[in-house]
Amino acid sequence: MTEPSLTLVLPAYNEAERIGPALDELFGYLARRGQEARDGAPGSAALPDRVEVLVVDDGSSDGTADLVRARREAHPAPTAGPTGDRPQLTVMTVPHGGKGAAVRAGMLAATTDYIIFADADMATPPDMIPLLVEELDEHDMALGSRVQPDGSDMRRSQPWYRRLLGRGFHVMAAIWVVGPVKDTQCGFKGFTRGAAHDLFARQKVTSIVFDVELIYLARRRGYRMAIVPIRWADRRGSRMRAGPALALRVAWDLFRIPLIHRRLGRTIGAAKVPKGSGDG
Ligand SMILES: Nc1nc2c(ncn2[C@@H]2O[C@H](COP(=O)(O)OP(=O)(O)O)[C@@H](O)[C@H]2O)c(=O)[nH]1
Ligand SMILES: [Mg+2]
Repeated sequence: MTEPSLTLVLPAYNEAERIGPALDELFGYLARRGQEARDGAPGSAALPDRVEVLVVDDGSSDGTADLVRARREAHPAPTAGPTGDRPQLTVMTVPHGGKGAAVRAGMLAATTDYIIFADADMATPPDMIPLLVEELDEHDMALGSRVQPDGSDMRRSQPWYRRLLGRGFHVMAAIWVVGPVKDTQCGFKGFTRGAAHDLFARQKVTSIVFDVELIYLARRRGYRMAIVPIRWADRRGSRMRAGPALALRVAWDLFRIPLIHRRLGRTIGAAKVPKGSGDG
């Protein structure tokens, strides 16, 4: 049986300082894993043979896209054979529209069996990728969660005001989302291609509330979700500017989610993509 192929979508806005080290970390990890798989090390099968990395830059003014392109030219991926440990790196540029719009553009452009989006600062370390991939064999989506099974919370590494904002946000988001999802905002979520293309084609919210909208849509559509506890560490240089404008936007977006999707029907079973169907 063919291994499923995987795209990692990294939204990036003015990430010139953080994305270089983050890509080094990601590519270093994939290369180590590839070597382990060739050596037949135990547990090394969970990463696909074909991996693509898609950076979505929506109008950065600090040269983020050029920096990523220069990196791709310095380290081109092999043109034939497995690319799991030397992934293809692509940059997509879209007009500035916020994280939700950038993630949507990347998720809809990706053609692999599995598609994961992750923060460009690698706040979730790359060795968590196989945990999502494993769950996608059985589920339509796998949501990284910073809340651990013992109740402890990886978000404690955030500054106190972000934790406070996060708690307030969760109380509001819980009205529409709740269910099993305690951490809606973790920027590390994986989908089968069918689920990704169905959900992101319907996604309208472009602010940071897009995660809540996705989970709302997924529950309405009846998709199978896995919650995956992951490691996470707050990284300096956050792009989020918490202030009254953002608070208003967040409240408005949360309020309108059910209104936008009031006509949505439920489709069960349409999302599961057979393994290996993308690359013959
Ligand atoms: N493309 C795009 N990415 C964004 C935007 N805002 C945030 N991001 C990305 O979202 C991810 C998480 O952002 P970050 O600032 O680290 O958020 P924090 O960890 O919640 O403080 C990073 O990959 C950012 O580049 C945006 O407006 N456009
Ligand atoms: Mg971050």
